[in-house]
Amino acid sequence: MRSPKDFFRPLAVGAPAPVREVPFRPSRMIHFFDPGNEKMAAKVPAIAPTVDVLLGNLEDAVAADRKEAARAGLVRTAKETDFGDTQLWTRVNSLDSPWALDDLITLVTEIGDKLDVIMVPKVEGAQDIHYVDRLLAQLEAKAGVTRPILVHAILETATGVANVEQIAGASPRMQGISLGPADLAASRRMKTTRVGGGHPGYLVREDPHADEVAPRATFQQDLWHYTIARMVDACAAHGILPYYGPFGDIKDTTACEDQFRNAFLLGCVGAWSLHPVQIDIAKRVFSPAPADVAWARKVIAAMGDGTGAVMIDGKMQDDATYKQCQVVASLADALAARDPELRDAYAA
Ligand code: 1VU
Ligand code: MG
Repeated sequence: MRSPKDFFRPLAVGAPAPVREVPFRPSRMIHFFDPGNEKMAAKVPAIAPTVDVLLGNLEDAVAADRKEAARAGLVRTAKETDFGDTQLWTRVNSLDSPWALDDLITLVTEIGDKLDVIMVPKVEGAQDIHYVDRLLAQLEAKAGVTRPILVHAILETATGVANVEQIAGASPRMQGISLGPADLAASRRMKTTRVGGGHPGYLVREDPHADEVAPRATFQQDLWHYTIARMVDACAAHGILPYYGPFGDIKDTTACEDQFRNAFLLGCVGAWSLHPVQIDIAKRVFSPAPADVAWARKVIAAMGDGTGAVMIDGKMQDDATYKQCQVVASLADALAARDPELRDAYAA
């Protein structure tokens, strides 16, 4: 472990200085595309202005014999596309694969100046982040990259969950963490076969009725609540951003919206979109409702310096509700600066 004094020193001579604070840039949806799929890659210039983050995926969902094509496709797309203020991320192959090293070397060398964040899958502990941290510093120095590329970890192994606090604080490069429910389910030996979302068998049942005949109601429970809450706490404790990951039932847009909203309410700032239909769901869910923004601003205005207690519409407000309202209002300000529709909706 580095001493606190060394934490913000570059890990290679000539590498850019690490950031002291993770910049908050709207990232309501991290839109996945396969850069080796020419049809999908051709849609990137049109999709870019409609999303906060575009992510060229090199890992799972890209077949083993298409890895080099995906990597080359991402380099080509990044060089040819003007992303405006939309962020470009990539998901590299896992560190125990034969492709990860070439992914990092090629991407930083060829398009390091365009990449905002590198998502690292199947992170198990701080050691994985330390490996990527040093390698990125060496590559940035060699390629003359002038601002540090940030790192995002996917929480998708039982060991990773056990070590989530250490992962979150492993490097000043850490930008955030996403829940990866599909790999995590396999790692935990959960008996589901889905990509995120609920399961009808995971429930609680009400007590028997007096007549012992009337049917007993059941209530489906959230399989992911514990892990998302742990991830959110670890991220908040280290000043980085938590995200829900993939929702695989593309046709079930209602359940996708529910899953995304649960994550939003628990503190996540965004989720992955795997298909164009999920982009607007994420945009809707991870942008606070105009009525909530108006309420937050009303409380902030009424609370003056943020101390004391006041009543608004029959509800007690004090220092703690003031802080909650600041979370909502500052998110609204950041989103309004990016999204003209929201600027108007929040101004109304
Ligand atoms: O109408 P067109 O034929 O011109 O285009 C199709 C399709 O190419 C396009 N499209 C996309 N465009 C951009 N980005 C995307 N992510 C994307 N997905 C589809 O939209 C048009 C309509 O498509 P569709 O409804 O016919 O859907 P497909 O059967 O073509 O594709 C569905 C899948 C799910 C295969 C596709 O959306 C996809 O590959 N998405 C990304 C999957 C991914 O990245 N998985 C890894 C992350 S999840 C994980 O790791 C844990 C499970
Ligand atoms: Mg995975």
